[in-house]
Amino acid sequence: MCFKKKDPKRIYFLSLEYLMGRALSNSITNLGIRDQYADALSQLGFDLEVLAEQEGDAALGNGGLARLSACQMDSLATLDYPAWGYGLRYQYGLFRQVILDGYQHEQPDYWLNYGNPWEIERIHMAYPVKFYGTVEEEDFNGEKRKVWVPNETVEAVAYDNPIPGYGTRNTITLRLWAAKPSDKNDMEAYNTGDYINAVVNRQRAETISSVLYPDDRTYQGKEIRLKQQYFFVSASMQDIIRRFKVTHDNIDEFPEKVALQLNDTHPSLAIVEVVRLLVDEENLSWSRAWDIVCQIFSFTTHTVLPEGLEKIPVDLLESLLPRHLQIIYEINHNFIEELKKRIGLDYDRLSKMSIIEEGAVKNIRMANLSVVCSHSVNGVSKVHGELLKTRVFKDFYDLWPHKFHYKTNGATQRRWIVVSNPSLCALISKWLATEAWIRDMDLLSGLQEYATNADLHREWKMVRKVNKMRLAEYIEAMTGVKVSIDAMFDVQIKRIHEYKRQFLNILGIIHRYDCIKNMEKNDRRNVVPRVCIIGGKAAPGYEIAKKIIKLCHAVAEKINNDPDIGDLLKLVFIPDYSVSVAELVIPGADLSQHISTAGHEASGTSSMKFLMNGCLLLATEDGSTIEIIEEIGADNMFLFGAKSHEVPVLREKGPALKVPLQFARVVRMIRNGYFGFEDYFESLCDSVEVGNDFYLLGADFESYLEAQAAADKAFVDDKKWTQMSILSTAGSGRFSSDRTIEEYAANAWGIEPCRCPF
Ligand code: KOT
Repeated sequence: MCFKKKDPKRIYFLSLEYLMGRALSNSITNLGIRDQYADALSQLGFDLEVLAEQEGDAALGNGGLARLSACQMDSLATLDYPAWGYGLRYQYGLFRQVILDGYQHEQPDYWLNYGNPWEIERIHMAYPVKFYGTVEEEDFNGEKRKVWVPNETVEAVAYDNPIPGYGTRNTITLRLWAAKPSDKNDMEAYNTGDYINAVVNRQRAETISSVLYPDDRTYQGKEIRLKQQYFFVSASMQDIIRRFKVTHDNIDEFPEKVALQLNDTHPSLAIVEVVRLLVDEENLSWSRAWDIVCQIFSFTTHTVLPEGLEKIPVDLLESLLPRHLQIIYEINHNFIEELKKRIGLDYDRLSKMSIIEEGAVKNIRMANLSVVCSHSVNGVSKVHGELLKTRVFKDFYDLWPHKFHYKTNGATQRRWIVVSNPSLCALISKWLATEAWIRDMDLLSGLQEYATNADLHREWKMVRKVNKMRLAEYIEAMTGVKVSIDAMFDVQIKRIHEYKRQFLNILGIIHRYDCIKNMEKNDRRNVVPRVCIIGGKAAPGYEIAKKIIKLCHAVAEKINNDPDIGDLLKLVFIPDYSVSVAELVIPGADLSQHISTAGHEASGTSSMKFLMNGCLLLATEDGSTIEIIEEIGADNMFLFGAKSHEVPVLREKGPALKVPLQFARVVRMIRNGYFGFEDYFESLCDSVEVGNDFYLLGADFESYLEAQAAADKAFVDDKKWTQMSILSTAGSGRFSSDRTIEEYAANAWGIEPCRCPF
């Protein structure tokens, strides 16, 4: 309401994925009514905590990119920015992971089964979205115009999800689109068969918003996926232009009122759709439309590898969106002409920078389209920003250096401390004598002066102990494994990917097991007990990732049932990792692992959540870890491994690369069937053999073990560990998504806060 009255410039955040998690606890916390709500519930005979646990997660996304969108929505609301989020209302969220005999199986997440009390269906807020057909040329008073004659229309219906800010009356909206059959489609039936087909076709329309693609960063050129992308951006752009027109007649003012954020390339067809709407529907000239387009889009990429960038086969686009293909060709033609003027006839470079990739299969390079048409291109950490300039988009950086920036990711302290770790929240507020850090996380640095205070140490340890007890109970309930809370809880939770190196973690655990087994009984007294906790989903088609999950279970089976080992070492795989599981695991972790091969993780955000909860990090110098080091110092963490500039040098060595004997030994244990299933694990073992070990597990193994040993040593020094833990929280202020959003607002979107006065 307040935005409508003041009509500020708005930011529209376009993302195909949001991992919102549960809403109840977060909403009542942000609204400042938690205590009253708990009281009211208890009068009705319910316990808030028990009730809150009943809520399922809204899991409309895969991993880091999707959770980042959710954190950023929370910050946008809290900081009073006039923002809207737009996305797709999938009927099936991210698959549920079920483990049977140690193997991952996927089950559908039909999350709307019992209804969704948080959403408001806006039946009248609906737009037609068109597909297929042909482009005709028509004559308008002597002027030739392109007219798209589509042959399928689907209705996009809005479902609004309120996002309340913390400490403000502002609430923003996440508007998710659902696909419904359009009444405009021909339903006239001449016989029963036609009638049945017509109804079946109507049903088909709904499949567009039925399921989230679970393949985190592999692109297969699937038609439904492309339909999803266009469906959601077309509905969003129609909605945005409609809202603009309510208060403005002059479309040239659009850039003064509208900023559009592209969350990776998935929504990048929005660029083409804006051109189409302005030129074909609003009758603007190409140059006027282009002038507008160049001022409104900011693009953030979350990928490190050029080969990970999205491509759309031209044939597919031509059949689904023929007019959009023409527009892309025109954008590209103009771009290449301009480029020739700047760099001459360097065909190699021209073809690399072209939006169209020539070859056996012709593709649209969505990242090139996004860079050409956005005024701001952002990385998600300092090192990622550099990589964009020097590698991924080097040619574009040379052309337009002013476009390239980075905005280090962040996470919201509201969900990741206040809601998920209430006792730590209370402790921090007590010692800082204020709750202001909940809106200004830099204030956490005030904890530094108490880092050696004995009273704080006692209270800090008590909070951590209670959280570990809660986690231990959960582990037992989920896996049947009893763990000791005196052990170090060592956690790695994230999507399973070779570059994230869960395999390295497991090899380290096998090594630890092997060492304990070969120790004199007396020496075992010096072993620091560990509970190793791994969790994460593998994309359904990602064979090696699925093998890593099975290996984890096979190794756990061996270790956990070895009476000789007892509490010295346990390994558990937490099934069905999700936002809610993370909320429980993170506060109970002593140590967390962020061990990607340097140069592969664009940023990483779970490390920030662990850090703010006082968990120590064992990490490679990759992504946002580099900035965490700047904040808390290398002394307060356990770093290891090749640096990103060393990675290509090590790879270059190929079969000549030296790997430690212990590495060969643990891999051999797997190969020899020590954990069973040796045939199944063969290809996994092959993937880390010398000469084949692309992610350099062997090369980093020795320094990984050293970092682990340093963590053990620090853990037994209780005072030191607690001090490091306090300093981790104290140094985490920079990693609030509030800071990220402030940077986007000032440097990319050009928007100001707009606070509800009442
Ligand atoms: C998925 C598909 C295509 C391209 C990128 C992705 C992607 C990247 N999904 N998640 N990410 C992660 O995004 C996070 C938020 O920026 C980063 O912290 C993390 O490093 C990315 O891997």
